[in-house]
Amino acid sequence: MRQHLLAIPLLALLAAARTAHCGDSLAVVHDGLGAEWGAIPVHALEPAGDAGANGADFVSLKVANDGEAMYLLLTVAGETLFQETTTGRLGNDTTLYLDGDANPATGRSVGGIGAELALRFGDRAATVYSSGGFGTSLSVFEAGYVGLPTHTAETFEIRVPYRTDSGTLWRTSANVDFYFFDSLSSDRFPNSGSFRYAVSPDPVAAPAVIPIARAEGTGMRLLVQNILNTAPKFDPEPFARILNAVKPDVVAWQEVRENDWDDADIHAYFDAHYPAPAGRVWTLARNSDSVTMSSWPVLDVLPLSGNHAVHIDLPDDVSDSDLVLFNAHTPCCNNDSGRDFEHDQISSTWRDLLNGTGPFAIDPGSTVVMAGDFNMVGFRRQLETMRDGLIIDNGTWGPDFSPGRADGSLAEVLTRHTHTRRAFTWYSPGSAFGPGRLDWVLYSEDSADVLRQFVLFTPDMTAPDLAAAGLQAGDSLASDHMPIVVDFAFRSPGVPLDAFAIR
Ligand SMILES: [Ca+2]
Ligand SMILES: [Ca+2]
Ligand SMILES: [Ca+2]
Ligand SMILES: [Ca+2]
Repeated sequence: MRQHLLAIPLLALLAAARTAHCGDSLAVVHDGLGAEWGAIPVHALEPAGDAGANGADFVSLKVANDGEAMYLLLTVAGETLFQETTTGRLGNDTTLYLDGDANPATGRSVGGIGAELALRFGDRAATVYSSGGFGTSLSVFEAGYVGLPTHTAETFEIRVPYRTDSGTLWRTSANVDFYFFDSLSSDRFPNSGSFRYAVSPDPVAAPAVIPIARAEGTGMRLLVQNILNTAPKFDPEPFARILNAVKPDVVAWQEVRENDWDDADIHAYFDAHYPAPAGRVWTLARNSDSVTMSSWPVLDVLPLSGNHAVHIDLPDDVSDSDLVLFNAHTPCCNNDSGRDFEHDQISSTWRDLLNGTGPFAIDPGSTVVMAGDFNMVGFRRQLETMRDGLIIDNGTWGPDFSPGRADGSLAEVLTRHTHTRRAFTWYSPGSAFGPGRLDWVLYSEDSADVLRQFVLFTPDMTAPDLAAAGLQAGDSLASDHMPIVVDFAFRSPGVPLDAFAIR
């Protein structure tokens, strides 16, 4: 970071000798959130309103880098969907042109720069250009760039690796010249010329590895995963290795097709590959393609469209209350009305349970967890109805409420991978979509603490860590959704964690 550089006179002298000011190395956790960007200066600002009604209206930009990638924290005016062009879904048709040798005579001559790479956000595509300007088209996956969040937002954290996943090193100089243009809005950023970023050579320390072992004091370990069209039935071993490496008390699976795998099949799979912890038995709860396996007794199961709520009787040495788990696999892709409906249904069900008017009775101090494949590739209101109690269709589903009781909103489990600062939960190299964060875990933080959390992405684990866990490098790729693991400790609402004896 710049402050660090200034503290070292020799490096300060070297920095002064450069033609452009040095950029900022930053340990970016690529999760679509800008929390770690506070000390990074704003690279550029421009007014809102110099744009048409549709598409992106750029307003501000920060830039940082590590040894592998440039990161852009791009803010637009108004809710925008990063990876769609459809105007009815608040899409954009932005192209980011990048001149990776800061030489207008090489690459594609466009807008005063010579671009080696063009990234098209809404189109989910890219082009790399030879020094003579010859273009080769790439999919978003081949290009390797990722913009998060995958739902509508006004600020996007965009990771642009120096080498595309198809192998082209497009950045070959310290300086990178670039600009944005959205053909839907006709907004250009900057309005003329280009930005220059001087990539910082300062190294960024590798992230601390998150241990796979259960955190001390954990009351319940939860595993959440969409298992890709009943994949364990056809490819049992990777999922068995994951279960045994992670050792969850409760498993929330989605995309378990009922006609492929009935209850007896699932019980047989668990008995063969991952028997319940000593002294316990698996209880299965399901509706449609959502399946919960609980090693503690189940009090109630409530079907909710393609999802379900399961009321789990936590033992006294884990909690002095119980758990209501909403296991969700809400509608995919551009089915926003279907997602609105099911998210409202889940949220209002929790409101009614809290109010004592729900379909079954709960202890008022129960912890709620809403977890699963929320397919968050549309409007952010679909996250807000679950997290914040902001019901989308109040006429059908009733008033807004505080899902976290006195705390207001539910808390988000902020997942990242065990071995990197990546946070995507969905990864499908053959797809037209880049990696995304589609899966969520929300919980009531007045009654539960998260002691450990991670997304298991085995391709980025080290060989010794894979071996120690009994995992293989390809195990996470047995599904397009990665396993999410969360260690919870429970307490009475409003009582601090250390006031509740952890046994
Ligand atoms: Ca971040
Ligand atoms: Ca603008
Ligand atoms: Ca160039
Ligand atoms: Ca502009």
